[in-house]
Amino acid sequence: MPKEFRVQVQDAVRDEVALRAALADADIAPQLMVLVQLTGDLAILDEAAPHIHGAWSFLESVPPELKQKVQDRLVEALQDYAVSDRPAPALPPADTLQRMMSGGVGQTVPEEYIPLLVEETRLGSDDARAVHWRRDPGGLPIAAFQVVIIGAGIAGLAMAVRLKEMGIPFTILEKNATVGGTWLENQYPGCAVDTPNHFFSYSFNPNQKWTRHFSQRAEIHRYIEDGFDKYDIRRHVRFNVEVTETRFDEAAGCWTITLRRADGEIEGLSCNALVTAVGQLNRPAIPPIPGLDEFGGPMFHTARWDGSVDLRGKRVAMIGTGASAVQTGPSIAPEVEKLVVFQRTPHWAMHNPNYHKTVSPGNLWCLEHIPYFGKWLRFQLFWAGSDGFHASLQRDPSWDQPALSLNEANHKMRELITDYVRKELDDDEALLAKVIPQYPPYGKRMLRDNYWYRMLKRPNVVLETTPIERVTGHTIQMRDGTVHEVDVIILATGFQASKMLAPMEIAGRGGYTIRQAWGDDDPRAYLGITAPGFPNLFMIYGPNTNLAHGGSIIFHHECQVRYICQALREMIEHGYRTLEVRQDIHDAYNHLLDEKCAGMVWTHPGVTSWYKNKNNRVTVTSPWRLLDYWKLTQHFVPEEFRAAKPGRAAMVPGQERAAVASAGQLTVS
Ligand code: NA7
Repeated sequence: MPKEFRVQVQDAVRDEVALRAALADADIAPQLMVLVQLTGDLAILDEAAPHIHGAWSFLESVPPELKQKVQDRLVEALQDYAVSDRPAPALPPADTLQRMMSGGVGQTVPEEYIPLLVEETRLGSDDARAVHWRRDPGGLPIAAFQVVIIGAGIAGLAMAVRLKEMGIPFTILEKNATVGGTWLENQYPGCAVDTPNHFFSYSFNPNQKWTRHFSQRAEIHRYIEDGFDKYDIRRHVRFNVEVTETRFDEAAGCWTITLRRADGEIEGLSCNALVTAVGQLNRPAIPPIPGLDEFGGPMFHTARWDGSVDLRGKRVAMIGTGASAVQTGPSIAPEVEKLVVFQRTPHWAMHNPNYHKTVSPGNLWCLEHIPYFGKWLRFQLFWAGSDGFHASLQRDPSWDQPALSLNEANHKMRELITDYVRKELDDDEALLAKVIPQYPPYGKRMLRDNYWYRMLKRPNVVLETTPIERVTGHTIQMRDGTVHEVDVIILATGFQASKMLAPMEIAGRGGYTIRQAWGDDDPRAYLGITAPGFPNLFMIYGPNTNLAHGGSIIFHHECQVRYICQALREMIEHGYRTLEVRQDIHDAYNHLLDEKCAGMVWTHPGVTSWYKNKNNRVTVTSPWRLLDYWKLTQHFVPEEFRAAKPGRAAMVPGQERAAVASAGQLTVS
C-alpha cells in the first residue's frame, strides 16, 4: 500500500542515529534485499552475495566495510523515498526476484519456487490466499450455509479468518475452556516451537514482535489468542463442548453433530459442511508398561503437566526421549535431585545457534520500521526450513551403507551430527554409543538440541537404555534387574497420532464410520483433506499432512484452508447440497503417496516412529515437497468430485461407476 509505505519510510528515517544503530545490530541479508528492492541496484547484491553461505543469519561472512556500505546506501534510499512522492517500488520481475532470493540465501532458488515465495512472504501487494467469489455474492445463499469447525487452535483460527472474509457463517466447537489447542495443552517446562517463529506464523498475520527466534509456548499461545481477538473470532467459539459424534444426514445433505457440554448434558446441532481442525497430536499415548497404573507417586504426561507437583529435590523418571522430552529434561534437570531418563530408541537432534537466542534489538527495530525487512526475513527462514533436505531423505538404491544412511548427503549429515554430539559429550564414547541412532538421520522426527546432551553429562542425570520390565510402588525395574527408586514419573511418550480424529465417532454416507474406513491406524484422504463416503467433510492436518523434512505446519494449514474455501465456494455458487471426492481420485492419490513414501527415510526398516502405522505404512507425514503440496492444493478441481443438488436422488453405486468412468467431468446427480 503506497500510503502505508510512505508513512513507514518517513517513520524509519525520523531518527537517523536510531536507524543506523538498528541496522548495525540487525541481520545483513534482509537489509541487502530491502536495499535491492528499493533501488534496483543489483551490483551491490553481486558484491555481497558471495559472502552469504546459507539462509540462516549465522551463515554469512559479509566483511564489515561491505556491511557498512549496504547500510549507508539503505539509509540513503529510505531518506530519498521519505522526501519524494515516489510510490513504493513495484514487485521486481521474476528473474530479478530469483537473483535476489538466490543471493540472499547463498543457494540457487529454482524459478518454480518464485510464485510460492512471493505468496508466502506477501512481497506482492495481494493476499493471494484469500478466496474470492466469482459471482455477485449478493445473489448467493451464503447466509444460509453453515460451517462447523471442530477445534480452536492454530488450524481452526486460520479457517475461521478465511470463512469470515468470505462472509460464510461458522461456529467453532472447542473442548477446552479457551483457545490455543496444542499450545494451550502443552504446558510442560521448556515447551517451545522448533520451527523459526518469523516463519511459524500466519502469512496473513505476521508477528514482528517475537522476542525469540524459537519462541516459548506462552508467547505462541498469546499470538493465537491475539489472532482470535484481532479477527473477532472468539464470539464464534463455543467453549467446553466436546464433539462426541457426527453423522451425515443424506436426506438433508448435512452433518448432525452431538456435543457433550461441560455440565454433562448432550446437545445436537447441524451444519452444511464440517471442518475438523483437531490436530494430530492431542490424545496422549500412555505406554502399556506393567504396573504403571499402580505407581505410588505422582505421574503425568507432558501434555497434561501437573504444575501442582513440586519437582524440586525429587527423584524424577522421564520416559521417552522425543521432542517433548528434549525440551522438558534440560528445563527440570537443574532443580531435581535426580533425573532418570528412560530411552527406548535414540533420536537425532541437530544444533541451531539461534535456538536459544532472543531477537536482537536491531532486528526488532527493523522488523517494525523498515519496509519489506520482515518479508525478506520470512523468505530466508522459509528457505532455511524448506525443501532443501527433501532429496537427502530419499533412498539411493546404490548406496553402500543402507542400514546407517540413505545416500551421500544423508550420510554427511550423520557424520556432522555425530561430531557435534561427541563434542557436547566431551568425547564420552560410552554415552555417545547410547545416544547415536543406528538408523538414518530424519528417520524419526529431527529434533533441535536443547542442550540435551549437556544435560546427560550432569551428575544428577542417568540415561537408562535397558527396556523397562515393570513398575512397582516407587520403583521402576529394568529387564536386566536394575531398579530405580523414583518419586515422580513424567510420561514424555507422545501421542496417538495415527488414530486420527479419535475418539470422535464420524459416520458418513450409509452410516459408514471413519474407523470402519481407516481402522485404528490407517487413515487416508485425498490431499489429506477429504475422503470418499464423507461428503461435505474437510480436514485440516489430516492424513499425511504432517511435515517431517522442513516447513511450518502453519504453511500446510494455509494450503488446506485455501483449498477448503474453494470447495465451499464451489458448493455455494453452484447450489450443491453435497460434494464428495471421487473414490478413484482418492485411491490414485494414495497409491502415488504410498509409492513416494516407500522410497523415503520414514519407511526405513530400522525406524519405528509415530509417522507410520503397525504395517509400516506412513500415515501421518507428507512425502511431498512443500512446493508440490502447494501446487496440489492451489486450485480445487471440481472434476475430482461428485456433487449433488438439493432434491436430486443420491447417487447409487451404478451411477458412481459411471461418474468414475467419465474422468474429467464433474458429475451432478
Ligand atoms: P514422540 O516423538 O512420539 O516421543 C515419544 C517418546 O516416548 C519416544 O522416545 C518413544 O520411544 C518413547 N516411548 C513411547 N512409548 C514408550 C514405551 N512404552 N516405553 C518406553 N519409551 C516409550 O512424542 P513427543 O511428545 O516427544 O513429540 C511429539 C511431537 O509433538 C513432536 O514431534 C512435535 O511435532 C510435537 P521410541 O522412539 O518410540 O522408541
